[in-house]
Amino acid sequence: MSSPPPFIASSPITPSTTRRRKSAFTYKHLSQLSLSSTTCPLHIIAHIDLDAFYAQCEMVRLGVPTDQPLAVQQWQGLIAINYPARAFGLSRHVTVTEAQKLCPSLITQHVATWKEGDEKWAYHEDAFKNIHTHKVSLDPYRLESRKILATIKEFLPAPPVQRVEKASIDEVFLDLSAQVHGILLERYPELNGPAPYDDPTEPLPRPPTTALDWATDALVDLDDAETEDDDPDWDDIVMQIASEIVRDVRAKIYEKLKYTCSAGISRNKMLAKLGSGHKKPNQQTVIRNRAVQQFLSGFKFTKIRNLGGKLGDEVVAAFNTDTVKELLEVPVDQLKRQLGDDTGSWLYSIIRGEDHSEVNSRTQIKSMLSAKSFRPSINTFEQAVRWLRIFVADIYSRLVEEGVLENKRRPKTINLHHRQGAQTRSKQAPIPMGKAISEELLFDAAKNLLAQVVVDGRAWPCANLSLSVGGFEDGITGNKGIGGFLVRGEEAKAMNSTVNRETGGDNMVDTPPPGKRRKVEEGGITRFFGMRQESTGATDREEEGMESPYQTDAQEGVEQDAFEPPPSAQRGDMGKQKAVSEEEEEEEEEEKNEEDEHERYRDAAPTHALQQASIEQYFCARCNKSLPEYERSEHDDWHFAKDLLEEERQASTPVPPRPPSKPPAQHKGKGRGRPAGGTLGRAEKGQRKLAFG
Ligand code: DCP
Ligand code: CA
Repeated sequence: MSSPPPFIASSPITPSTTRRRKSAFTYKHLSQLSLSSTTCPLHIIAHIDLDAFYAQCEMVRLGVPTDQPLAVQQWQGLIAINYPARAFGLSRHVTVTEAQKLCPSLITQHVATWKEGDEKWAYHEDAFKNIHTHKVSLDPYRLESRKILATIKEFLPAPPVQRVEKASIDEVFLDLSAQVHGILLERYPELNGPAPYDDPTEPLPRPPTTALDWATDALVDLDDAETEDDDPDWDDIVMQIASEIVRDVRAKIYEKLKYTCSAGISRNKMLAKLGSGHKKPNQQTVIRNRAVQQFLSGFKFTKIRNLGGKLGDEVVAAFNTDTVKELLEVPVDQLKRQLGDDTGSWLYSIIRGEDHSEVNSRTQIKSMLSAKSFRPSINTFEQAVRWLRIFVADIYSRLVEEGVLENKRRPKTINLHHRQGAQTRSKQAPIPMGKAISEELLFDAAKNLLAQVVVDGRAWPCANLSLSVGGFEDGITGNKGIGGFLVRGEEAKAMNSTVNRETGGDNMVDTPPPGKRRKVEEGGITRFFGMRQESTGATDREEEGMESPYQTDAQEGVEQDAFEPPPSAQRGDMGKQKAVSEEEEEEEEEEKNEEDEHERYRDAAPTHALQQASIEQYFCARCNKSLPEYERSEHDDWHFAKDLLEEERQASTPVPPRPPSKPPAQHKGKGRGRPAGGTLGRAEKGQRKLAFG
C-alpha cells in the first residue's frame, strides 16, 4: 500500500523564474501506471453514471423531447425521475398523484411487466393496477445498459489495456491507467527513458508548464495549501488525459444512443464515484490529487461507501461528529483504540482519500434469481406453480441471452427458496447435463422442488418464493457439443438427487429421505406433475401471476441488472449473440456487484405504502442504505435469499477472501461478524430465523 502518495508534498509554490524542481513521480511510478497498479500514485479511475437512467431509457424509447418531464412508475410509486421533472420538486418519495399535481405536464410511464401467460414482458397500460397479477421486468433497462456498455467497450482500446467494471445497471468504473500511460509516452517522448543510472527510483523530468485544458470539466477546488499557479506535475497531466478520454466516451454514448451521463475522475474508485455524483446531469468532475482533501472534507463521512451503516453510526457515536473534516483531526491511534486496529487504520486512510480497490473487469454471471413476496400470502400449490411459471419464463429468457441455447454456458443447479413466516426452506437439484435446457425442463424441476417443500409440510401460507439457477459453467459448443447431449448414467439420475436445506440447518443434507421420497413419488409428485399439463395450458397461463416488488429487485441484483457486457458489435440488439469472451467478462462482475446492484434496485418495487407522502425509513446495515420501513421484511428476505445463494455458490466454487481494500470484516458485514468471503453471518441469520427444532 502506498501511503501517503508522493504528490502530497509535490507542489510548493515555485516561481517560474527559479530552477524547476524535479517531478514527484519516478520511472517506477510510470511503469506501475502501465500495469494499472492500484498502489501507483498516478493511478487513474473514472466512474460513469447514467443520468436518471430508467427515465432516459423511456424517453429514448418513446422519443420524447429532452425537456419533457417524465417519471418511471412502478405500481403506485415513482422509481426514476428525469431532470426536467426534478425541476418541479419531484423525487422518488412523492406519489404519482402528488407528482402530477406538482408537474401537470409530467409523463408517467409504468415499467414493463410479465403477465402470466405472456411469452414475454410488455408495456401494459393497466400494469399499475395489477400488482397481484404482474411481475415487473427490468429487461428493457438491462438491454439499454448492455448497449451502453458495449459502446464504451468498443470505444476503448482492447483488453488488457481496457479495464471496465460494471458497477450496477447504470454505472461503470474505468481504470484508465494503462491507456493514459500509452498516451503519455506518445505525447511526452521524454518519458520514454531509460531512467538515469538505470535507477527506477529516479524522478521523472518535469512536465511542460503549459496550462492544462480542462475543457468543460468541473474542477474541484484545490486544497488550501495549493494554488492554480503551481506548475502541473504528471498526476495533473494524467487526470487531464483521462478527462479527455471520458469526455469522448460520454460523447460517443450520446451520439450513438442519446443517453447523457455524468462522470468522476480521480485516483481511485471511491473518489471517482463521489465525483460522478458531484455535478449532474451531463457533467464530469475531476478531483485532482491536490484537491482531494478539500473535496472530501466537505462530505459527511457517512456518504462514503461502507460508512453509511452501522460502522458509520459507531464512528459518529464514538467521535461525536459525522463530518470528514472533524474526523481528520482524530489521531490514528485513537481511531484504532476505539474501533479496533483494522477498522481504525482503514477509516484513517479512507477519509484521506486512500482506496486501493481494483477495477474488476471479470464479469461472469454466477446465478439468476426470480422471486416474489406475497401479500397476502398464498395458500395453494396451484397458486405457487403459477408463480413458478413466471419465474421460469423470466429466468429462461435470461438464459437464452446468456447463450444457453448454443450451449455456451449453462447452470448446474436449480434452487427453490420458500418462506413461511420467519422460516425459510431451500431445495436444490442438479440440472441434468444430458439434456438441452428448456423452459419445460426448468418448470418441471421447479415444481418438483416445490412439491418437496409441500411434502415436508408447513408450506402454507407462503410469504415468499424465489427460484434461482446457479453454478454456471462454460458449455461445450461445436462438434464437441454432441457429447453434451448424451445422457450419462449419473446425469440421468441427477434429478433424483435433490438437496434440501432449511433455515438454520448446519449443512445441506441429501433429501428427502428414502421413505418420504417414495411416498411423494407415489402420491404427491405424481399428482403435482399431473397438473403440469394444466398449467401449461392456455387458460391457466392467463391466470394469476405477480411480481414481487422485492423480488424483482433482488433478482435484478443477483443476476444481471447491472451492465451486462454485451459483446461489442454483435450485441447491440437483444444480446443473443454473445461472444464467449464477453460472457466471461460479464459474469464476475455480476457476482462482485451483487450488493451494489441490489442497492440500486431495492426500491424498484414500490408498494401501496408509497402513496404516503412521507415514509418511515430504516437503515439496512448490510447495504449501508436507507429503505422505507415497509420494505424491511422483504429486504431482509432478499438478503436471506442472497445469502443462501452465496452459500450455494461457495459450496460449489470456493472464492478467495475479499481484497484488503474493503473495510474490516466485523464491520463490513455490516456489523454482523460476517467474515470476509465467508458465510458466518448468513448462518447466523439462518439460525435466527429457524422456527423449528
Ligand atoms: N432505481 C430504483 N430504485 C431506487 C434507486 C434506483 O429503481 N431506489 C433504479 C432507477 C434508476 C436506476 O436504478 O433510474 C439508477 O439509479 P440511480 O440511483 O443512479 O438514479 P438515476 O439514474 O435515476 O438518477 P441519477 O441521475 O441521480 O443517477
Ligand atoms: Ca444514475
